[in-house]
Parts: sequence; C-alpha cells; structure tokens
Amino acid sequence: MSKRLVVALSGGVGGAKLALGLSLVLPANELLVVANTGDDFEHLGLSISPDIDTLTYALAGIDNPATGWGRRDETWSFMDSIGALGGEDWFRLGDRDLALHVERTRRLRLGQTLSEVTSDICRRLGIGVRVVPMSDDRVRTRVRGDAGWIDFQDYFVRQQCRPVVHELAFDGATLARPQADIMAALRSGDVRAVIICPSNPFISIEPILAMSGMRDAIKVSGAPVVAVSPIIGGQAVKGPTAKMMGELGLEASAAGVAARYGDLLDGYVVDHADAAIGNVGARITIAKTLMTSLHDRETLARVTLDAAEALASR
Ligand code: FO1
Repeated sequence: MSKRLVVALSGGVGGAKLALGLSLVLPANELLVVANTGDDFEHLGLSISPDIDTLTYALAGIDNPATGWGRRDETWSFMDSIGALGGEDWFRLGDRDLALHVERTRRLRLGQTLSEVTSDICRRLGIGVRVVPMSDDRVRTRVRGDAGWIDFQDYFVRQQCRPVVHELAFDGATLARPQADIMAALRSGDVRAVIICPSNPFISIEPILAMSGMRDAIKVSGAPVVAVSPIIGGQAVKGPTAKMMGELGLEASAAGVAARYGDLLDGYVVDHADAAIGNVGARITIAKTLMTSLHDRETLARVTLDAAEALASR
C-alpha cells in the first residue's frame, strides 16, 4: 500500500486557507484535517466550535471572505435583537451560522460526539474531506493576563487581544484522548505527510500537540512533518501571533515559530521575506506564503506537499 494519506493540523483562518488548498490538490479520501477545539466555548447556551466551523465553511466554499470566519451572505437579525434585549452580542453569530450552533448543541445534548456531529454536518455541506475534531473530550485554551485567567474567546474577541499574555494553558489537554480516527490514521503506515498549517502555533496547534500521545503518534507515523510559517517578516498574517510571542518572551519570527515546534519538524515553508532564516533544524522551502487568492491556496498546498515528498524520498 503506497503512502497515500495527508494529515493536516489546522486552526483559525490561516489553517483553513491551506486546508482548502490541500483539498483542491488531493482526492478527498486522501486528506484528513485535524481541527483544533481549544477555542471551543459555551456561549448563549450553545456549544460553539469556531475552528471546526471556520474549516468547514472554507471547505464548503461558504465562508465569509472578508473575515475568514462565519458564513458569507449572512443576516444579523438575531444579533440585533439579542443586543436590543441587553443580551451578549460581542461574539458575532450570523443567522445562518446560528442554525449550526443550535443544531450541534441539540445533537451533543442527545449524546452524540463532536466527531459524529462534525462528520454529518460536513456530509450535508457536501464536503468529502475528513474534518476531525482533535478530541471528543473537552480541551479549553485559557489565557493568563494581568487580571488573571480568562477564556480564550473572551481574550480574542471580547477584549480584541488587548490583554498582555503572561501564560497560556490548555485545560484538559493531558487527559483528553486524541480522536480515534486521527490516531488510527497516524498508526496506519499510510501517511505520506503531516502538514502543520499556518495557524497560530500557540492557540491553534499547541492544543493539538499538547494531548498525550499526539506528538509520539506523529513521529511514529514515519511521515515527514512540514509546517508553514504563520509569520511573514516578523508580522503575523492575521491575529495576535506576533504580539503574543513578544509577550511570552519569544522571538516573533518564522524562526521563533520553528523553535516552538522543536524537533517535530522535518520541513518548514517560509515566505520570501524570511529567506535568510538560517538553520532551524528543518529543511527550508521558500515560497509565497501569503494566501489571498484561491490560486495562492492551491499553489502553497502543492509546494508544501512537494516539500514533504522531497523529504520522504531522501
Ligand atoms: N472572531 C472575531 O474576531 N469576532 C467575532 O465576533 C467572531 C465570531 C465568530 C463566530 C463564529 C465562529 O466560528 C468564529 C468567530 N470568530 C470571531 C472567530 C474566532 O473567534 C476565531 O477564529 C478562533 O477562535 C481563533 O482562530
């Protein structure tokens, strides 16, 4: 059996962009995307999984192109009304998006797992690629700022990443069981590449890697591990990555991110702006890593897969 499966780790908007690129260059049954669930939270009585939905909407082509999260062609009647009633309207839930959260919450309360719900929603949205939550157990990213520990979405959305980050924690990560299909895939011997998408390493990728057994399973897979830097020329493409790295006392650079992944990386794709990156303990590929068009997403996906191929055949 030739090694056929690509396993991608993704969170946030940047990860979803590359996941879409990979879905355009691979047969659907050869791509499994691991979705971060550390950003999940309960809000308005609903179970909300932002990184799963950002991925799902992008793969279904119904994502909001301006924000990268939520759906396109949205209406906001619910948000307007709940605001007028004095309810919480800081986390923007469009009317169409809201239906997904209500339905997912209903099914979870019936005892379905997050994976089962995600799989059915992907089927209904016509997505052939496997989108798998990193775990069906609860993992929650928390941020320690000057005022103490806060939930991730409170930090990221309600406070717009203003708090200085002194520490991050992934509550539940050491007890959470990595989702069984992911572990089966990694142990199958059929994985030809593990791709770490250009997501924020701390809030999107580390919760996945923090789960017991995940790093080992990736190493045991025998597949080359290739990450795409989420930082270009010292600036995060989107979100608080660079700010957070500075506050955590880390070098806010492509090299700083590689150092964070440590010995996990075999390959590292960085932008032309970071061509002088030097030795980071992984084989460097220089490419255009800013994805603004569909063509960019597809091209970067090919570059990343080619980098993995070159490593596999060394
Ligand atoms: N991000 C924001 O900056 N503001 C929002 O109001 C917001 C709403 C939202 C609703 C659904 C969803 O799936 C994602 C949403 N996000 C919003 C993005 C989300 O907070 C982040 O994408 C991830 O949690 C971090 O990557």
